[in-house]
Amino acid sequence: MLTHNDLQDSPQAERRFAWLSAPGVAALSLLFLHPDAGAAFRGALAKPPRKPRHLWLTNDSGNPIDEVMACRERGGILLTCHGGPAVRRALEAELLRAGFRQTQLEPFGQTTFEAATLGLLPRVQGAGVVALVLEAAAQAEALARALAGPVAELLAESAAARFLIDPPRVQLWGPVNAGKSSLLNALCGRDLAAVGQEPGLTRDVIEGRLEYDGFVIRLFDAPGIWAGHVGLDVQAQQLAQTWRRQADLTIELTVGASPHPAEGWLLHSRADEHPGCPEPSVSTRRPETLRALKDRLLEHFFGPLRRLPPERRFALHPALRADLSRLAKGEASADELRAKWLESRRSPFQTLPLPDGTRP
Ligand SMILES: Nc1nc2c(ncn2[C@@H]2O[C@H](COP(=O)(O)OP(=O)(O)OP(=O)(O)O)[C@@H](O)[C@H]2O)c(=O)[nH]1
Ligand SMILES: [Mg+2]
Repeated sequence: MLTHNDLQDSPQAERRFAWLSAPGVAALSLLFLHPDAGAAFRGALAKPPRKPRHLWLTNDSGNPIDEVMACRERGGILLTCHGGPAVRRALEAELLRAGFRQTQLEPFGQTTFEAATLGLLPRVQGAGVVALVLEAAAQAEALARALAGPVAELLAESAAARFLIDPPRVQLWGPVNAGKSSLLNALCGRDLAAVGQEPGLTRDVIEGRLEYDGFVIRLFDAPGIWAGHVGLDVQAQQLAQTWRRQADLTIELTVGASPHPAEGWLLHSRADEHPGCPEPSVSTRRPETLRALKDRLLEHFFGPLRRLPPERRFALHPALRADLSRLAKGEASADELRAKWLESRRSPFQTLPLPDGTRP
């Protein structure tokens, strides 16, 4: 881990680079080069601009890699580049070729709250989410006001923000041939699952990633339900049930007649084949119905958060959330938390890991 002091105190420091944002298709990425760009990108960054400037980066062979915004920052150069995996790989390849080493970089010169919020960046996915986290990082004053009053509201609001860090999981469900795999493929824009007339084609849970308007949702396709069927597919069915229990929302597809009341959302599928079927409905042959479904999903998971005034859109670090819960229960004092989160200038990064798989 590189600290701000390393950046300041070691003029001969080895050249390193760090991604300040997580990979995300179509998202922008932030890349930090320390302490300078050396000969990478054919010297395009030999004199990094003081104010953000538009530049083309090429690799050693002169092939263009990306069009970026570059700016000199304390301790190095900050690049805002395109976030697609191919671009990130090409930039990394050029930096490794030029003798850079990849590292994790501690944001510098921040208060504890800002540092912890920015520390979420490498974990969040999607351009919209990155923007919300960056916004939250500037909310130390609002946090101070919140600490002065009741915290229940702040905790409730920030509960929605957990989806910024751990994208919501949506499970597709329903009878064989309802069109689950087709819908997964259509929503994710890729052929992830095999599709066909043969009932029971899907035998496993298949994950897809839907990125829409800068927000990420995880979608899961599952083996279809056979009426009263047991046998070879029992294991697949059990697996699907396990995944379903972990989902934040189940979308049950039905063709034609409505089944028993659905647990999550009921959606009439293959609507183009069933004119006049009840709403809500979807057809992979009708893009407008896919868009309506994406809008509904985005509103469900992120709408309330996006409608909050900016000063209340906290993307709280899980450790801060835990402390605020203690405050709400009277187990910690506001003064204690103020000292820990707002007054100390020591970065909490080494002591505040975000455990894998945990939800804030
Ligand atoms: N016309 C039309 N056909 C569809 C639509 N969605 C799926 N289909 C067709 O319906 C059949 C079954 O689709 P799948 O997506 O494989 O259905 P599934 O629910 O995943 O089926 P299992 O994996 O067997 O449970 C395929 O032949 C698809 O091409 C739709 O919106 N309109
Ligand atoms: Mg299927």
